[in-house]
Amino acid sequence: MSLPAPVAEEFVEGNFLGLPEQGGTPDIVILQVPYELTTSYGQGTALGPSACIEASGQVELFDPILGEDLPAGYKIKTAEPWNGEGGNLRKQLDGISNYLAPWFDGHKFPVILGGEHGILPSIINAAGGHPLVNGDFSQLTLVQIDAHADLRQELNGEPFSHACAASRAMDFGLKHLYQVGIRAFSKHEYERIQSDDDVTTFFASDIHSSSNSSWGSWIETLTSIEGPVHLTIDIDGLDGSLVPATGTPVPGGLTFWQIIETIQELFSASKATVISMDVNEIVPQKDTPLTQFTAAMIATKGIIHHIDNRRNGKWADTSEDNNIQNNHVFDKNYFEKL
Ligand SMILES: [Mn+2]
Repeated sequence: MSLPAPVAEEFVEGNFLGLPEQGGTPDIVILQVPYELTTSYGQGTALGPSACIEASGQVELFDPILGEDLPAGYKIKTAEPWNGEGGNLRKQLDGISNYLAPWFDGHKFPVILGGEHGILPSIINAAGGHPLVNGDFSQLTLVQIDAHADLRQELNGEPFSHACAASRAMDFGLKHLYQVGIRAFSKHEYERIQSDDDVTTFFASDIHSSSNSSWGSWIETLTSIEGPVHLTIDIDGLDGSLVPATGTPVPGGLTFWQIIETIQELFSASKATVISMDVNEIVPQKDTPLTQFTAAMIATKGIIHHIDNRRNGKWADTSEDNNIQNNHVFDKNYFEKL
């Protein structure tokens, strides 16, 4: 299927939303991590980020939240993709962290496109350098939209499998993990969800309960979050009908509007600051761009809410805050040494 004419007036191929590059320090940076090593079922997550960029050319630039077309006076940069270098899985995870780390400077808002969910520990490692985290991971909350709990200790002997993404992220000693949309998990994962005080899970079955939906409770939970937050969106958290090309599509997921409402409520939470987000497990769909377009719309919503945060003073630029002594020492070989 050929795509209709792009939305942006001056359309630049290869740039998110087709927006032309602006000079100066970017406010928002689009980072592509075409990483695929352990995806168990589908294939093609390595091609996901570029497919998402291409599909983003069809996303409307206008949203009533901002009242004007994107970039709405802000600078959105599409960075060169991660180059994929690294002789083994751990070197690749370090390579991804090294690629991401410079953008977590407290001024820029990184929007990371994946790539399989196995990139999450690399993202968290890089987020440690953000001035609001400053190496103290117990400040950082992780919010995860996903079909899978991703809380396995290992899959087929590999502790850095995408099926272990949330476990490896929590290994950093994060403040808390909030998950929503979960509907595929092992007995071990279920037991951890029940017993680990640092993990709160909203199962898709409870969200969709017609008599006693937990949706209101999820929204309330989001509004109560405090401090820096990373939002990780595995697009298989959406119902499989919306993202059929993702690595492991699962029926019974969240609706598109539930994802949008989650983004809105999290960015609006009065005591929380969303410092970064990722949209991962994007796989290009061939007969229709639905999967990659859905991912592009979700990433765009995050950008819109981030800009809204900047406008209403909710995003404090911490890159030149003299009160923050950034003593975090970023380890370029963190994963290799584990
Ligand atoms: Mn996942």
